Amino acid sequence: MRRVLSGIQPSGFLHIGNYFGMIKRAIEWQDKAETLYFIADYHALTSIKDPQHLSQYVRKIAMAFLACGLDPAKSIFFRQSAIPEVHELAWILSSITPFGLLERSHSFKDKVAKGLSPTVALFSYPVLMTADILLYQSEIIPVGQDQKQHLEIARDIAKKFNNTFGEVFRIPEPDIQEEVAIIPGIDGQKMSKSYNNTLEIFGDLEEFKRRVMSIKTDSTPIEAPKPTKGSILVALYKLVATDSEYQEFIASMEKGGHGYAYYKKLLLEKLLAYFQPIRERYKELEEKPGYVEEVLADGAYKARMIAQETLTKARRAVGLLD
Ligand code: AQP
Repeated sequence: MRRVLSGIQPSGFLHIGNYFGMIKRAIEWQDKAETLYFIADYHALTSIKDPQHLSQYVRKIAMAFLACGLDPAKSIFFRQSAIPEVHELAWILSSITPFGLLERSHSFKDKVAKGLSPTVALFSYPVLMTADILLYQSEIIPVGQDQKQHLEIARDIAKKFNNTFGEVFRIPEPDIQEEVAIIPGIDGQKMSKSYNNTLEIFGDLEEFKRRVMSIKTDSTPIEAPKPTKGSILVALYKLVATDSEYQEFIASMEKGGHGYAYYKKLLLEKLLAYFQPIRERYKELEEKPGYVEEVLADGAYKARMIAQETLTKARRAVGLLD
């Protein structure tokens, strides 16, 4: 059976870009493959410097993933930091990773441009991510488009290791769904916690409404046809509507006669209806103290067994074990 793995950083609250870009796909894989999903809390240390925030986000992102449909009976769900073996593997991989490969990382440059401090951890993030993937011999990695280059780096490092020390690792493949590769935020840039342009799934409903109503549009007059190509409203509506509803939405915009507020309200209704059952499951989880911790502890136990087996192989291959 193929092995699928993906992670999410607890660096803020879950938004619909995370959901459609990765989580939805990850949930679908549960019935077709062996699946491992984790909360990337070591990675989040590159941006979160407040310990209370970090542990609050870990818990909330874990509940969010479960509410979205992660089934602990089907998937191994764990916290990255519960498996410290990942650091030993990251170190081994660092020793064969060319500096120039990381220097070309767009994500490092983008994050520094957004104001994150250019730490060693931020720079070597792709090596830790490669270790996350290879430690579990993962083959398929569902991610959004922003992770494509990291996956290429992971593949390069895995191949280099296998060529240098013998076949230890499976070579992972990204699983990027074209239609949802980049979900736009309310300002039209990639939806991203650090752009503050997100629609949070489990946040305050009034704020959610306010944000949908403030989605960026142009100044086409009410009666005139509206451009649909490149429209944020159209892109988001498509995610939550049936095919025929989507066609109607487009046709109505192209015809004209309604202002943008009308389409924003239609979108808002659809989004609220789509996420309502997920929000309800989240509320139920909030009332089950200890459950999330139990799930993560059980997942960590299982993940660690796989991790230790792979690490032993890697240690032996490089000469750290006789
Ligand atoms: N806008 C998006 N469209 C499609 N996929 C997205 N993902 C994130 N934003 C979009 C995918 O969600 C998964 C988990 O993301 P992450 O935890 O690695 O966080 P991120 O990509 O760093 O998310 P943000 O909101 O953009 O955070 P910041 O601002 O901290 O960088 C990944 O598979 C990602 O591709």
